Amino acid sequence: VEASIPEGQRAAWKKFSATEFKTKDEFEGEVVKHIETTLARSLFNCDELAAYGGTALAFRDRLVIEWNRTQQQQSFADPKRVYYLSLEFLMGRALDNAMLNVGMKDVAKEGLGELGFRMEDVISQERDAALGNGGLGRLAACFLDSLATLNFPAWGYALRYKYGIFKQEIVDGYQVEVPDYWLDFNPWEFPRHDVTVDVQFYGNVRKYMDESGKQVSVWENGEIVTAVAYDAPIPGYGTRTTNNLRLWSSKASHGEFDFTKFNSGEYEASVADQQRAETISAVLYPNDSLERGKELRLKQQYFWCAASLFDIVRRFKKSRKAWKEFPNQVAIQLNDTHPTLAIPELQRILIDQEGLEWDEAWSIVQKTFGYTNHTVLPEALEKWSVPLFQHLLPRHLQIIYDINLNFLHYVERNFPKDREMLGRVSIIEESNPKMVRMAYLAVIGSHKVNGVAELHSDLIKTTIFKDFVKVYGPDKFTNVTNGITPRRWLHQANPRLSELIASKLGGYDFLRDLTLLHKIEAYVDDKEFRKEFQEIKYANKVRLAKYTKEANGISVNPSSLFDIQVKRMHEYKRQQLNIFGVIYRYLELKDMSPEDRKKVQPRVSFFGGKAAPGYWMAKTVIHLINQVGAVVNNDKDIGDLLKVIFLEDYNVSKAEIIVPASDISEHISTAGTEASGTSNMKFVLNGGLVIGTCDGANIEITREVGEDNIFLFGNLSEDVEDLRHAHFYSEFHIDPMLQRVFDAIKEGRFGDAGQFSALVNSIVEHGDYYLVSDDFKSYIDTQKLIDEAYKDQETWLTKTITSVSRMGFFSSDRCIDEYAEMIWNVE
Ligand code: OAK
Repeated sequence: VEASIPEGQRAAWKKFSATEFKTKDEFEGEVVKHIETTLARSLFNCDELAAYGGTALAFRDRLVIEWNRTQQQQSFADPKRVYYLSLEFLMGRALDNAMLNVGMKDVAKEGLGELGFRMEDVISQERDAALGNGGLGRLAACFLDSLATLNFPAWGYALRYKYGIFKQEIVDGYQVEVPDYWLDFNPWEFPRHDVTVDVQFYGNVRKYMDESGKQVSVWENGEIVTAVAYDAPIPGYGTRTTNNLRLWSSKASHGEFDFTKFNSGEYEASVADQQRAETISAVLYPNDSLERGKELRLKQQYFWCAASLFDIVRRFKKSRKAWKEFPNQVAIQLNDTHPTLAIPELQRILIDQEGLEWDEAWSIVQKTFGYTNHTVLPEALEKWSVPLFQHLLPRHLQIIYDINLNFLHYVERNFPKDREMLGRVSIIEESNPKMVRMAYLAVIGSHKVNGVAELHSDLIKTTIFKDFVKVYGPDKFTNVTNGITPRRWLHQANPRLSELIASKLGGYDFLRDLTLLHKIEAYVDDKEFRKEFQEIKYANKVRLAKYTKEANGISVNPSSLFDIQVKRMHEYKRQQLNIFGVIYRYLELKDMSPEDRKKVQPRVSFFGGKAAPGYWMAKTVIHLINQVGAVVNNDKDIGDLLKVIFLEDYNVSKAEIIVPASDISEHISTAGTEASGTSNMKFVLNGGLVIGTCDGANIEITREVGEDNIFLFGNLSEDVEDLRHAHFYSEFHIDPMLQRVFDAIKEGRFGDAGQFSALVNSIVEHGDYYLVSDDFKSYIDTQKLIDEAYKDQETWLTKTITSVSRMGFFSSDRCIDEYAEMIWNVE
């Protein structure tokens, strides 16, 4: 209030208030002004990067105006807000999205042309904001887009990593990791040096009785690190709402460095503290669905949760409402268990700092939080050792013990006969060392728990959270099937398809209500429409072929069937099944007569994805793919019949080129392992078909598009356990077709066989945990069906158009509406 301008001077402010460019000339004026002044360049040294900078700053100005307006309006109306806590936001590029949302891309394109630049070149100068690993991070980014588009007052909270996910280079067929320092020019962020939070670590807890006889806990003598806020505007589409993504950066609490030490000559020591503090937000952990229990990771989690909670509570307190109103003003969604510390942190704030009684505080906490689970893989379930907790967060450990004690009392009262139950549901695992089970804490501290696709939500109720369903009843658990934003994944990635659809539906309303897509099913037999649809797919394949030529130096024929598998490299996602299938295809081609080869459907198998740096098996699969490519792509007998391409450094902006170019994409995880998958939705929305297992959202995609329009194969999730058991306790025979593949590998046809022996042995000798052999025949047979189906281009086209028209359900707007209604209770 003190900082606002007095009434008397406001007229002058209003007169000179920032305005938005409205015409091409005004746009050009803004670009040139920013290039010449903000960037201090001129028409004699303006490269494409500077043109990008000028354009981004021109659009940024427009976003900022709407952003300020939205924030002021929300401060004034003070509605219930949604806070999405996610350690990852895989945003990709922002300029194209800003232009789409502001709605002036055509104007900008013309303006840039007059200034001597091509729009595509300018857009491609931007670095991806790659603050995430894979599905979980990209989902968070889609959700921010939908939250703003649907006008929800929502904030994202995360860390401002100095280094995003590493860049992947392929050297001699091996993955090499290169750091991603992405901040050298980032016009989209605003440092808020005035918005800081001091966060404590280590130290001890002192307890005493106050005058009233109440037990008081003081956490003291810790080390303090300061969190500084950096904000980025999140514009919605077709709305003025512009929300905020707040990223925390860590720095030493005493400023730049320790002057006492510096002045007494201890130069190194004086900067050591500063560096230690800055390390907290330095780097994104590159493990997708794997927890490694490193102290720095726990520090990151607490640092981020503490800063965000402080910020949220500070905002709530401004409204001077009673504490019991907190859950009516605040909904916090936990994106997996990474932010679970927010639960004991809010409890700590309420009881230690605000003086609430335990029970009152706990009831507020439970009503505030919702928890989304994104995996049932045991290696991804977070656990932290009790000694580490005790050392780093002594007060939180006490609170967790108290939460657990109350919970176990409750369980004991309700299940007096089931003595084993207490050990099974305890937040503390009685191992050596003892471990804190974060998922259990998240379930106990939230009012709703959701999975991300129907099968997954059912599975969590019968596996990892089975006992909690008994304790709380089934209603605490629900499903919100994932979705994707059609703005980025249809309109931006595939502007021609978006335009074709708009031409039939009379405008772009479908970008705000994707269910309207069903209306294009009426054009499935329309000759003109079909022709254009097919031409667009072909043009997108040409674009990917061009990119492949530039990036890999390999020519691929756009008339071939484009088969694509792009996602993080993981044994459960089974890129190994795919490459073994490719080898099998190659061996069959080699055995054929030249006559028979002429009848074969040419195919290009594209792969892309990063392996976690320490995940040796995943790296071996990358190496095998590249070795197979080296042999197949240079085999004169084969020519265009088969090509194998590994696309280096798969990321969001590359996905925007890759996704629209598929004929078939592969979503072939062992049944029951992929919680949802979201790229499956992107590919189908762009007119590609899917080969997939009955897993994750593939099942609901099948329900929507119809069984005739998807190629399903493989064992079902309910049979997985028995099959695994049989591998050890009955005789285990490798599928003979797969054996042929292994023989070829062992003969050294793809380079030194020793390099792949562990991969082969994981199947042959170590129980084939991911059921590659069990599903192999079914996979190969289904690929043959695909070859046949593709030859009938007319029927294929009908399948793709029909599928696109039935994808309305998979918009992230629908997800956000479901979260808002079932979990957040916001309008
Ligand atoms: C990452 C770290 C820990 C736990 C889960 C993940 C993760 O990325 N899970 C993925 O989330 C996506 C969004 O819900 C799903 O589509 C993927 O199936 C799931 O693997």
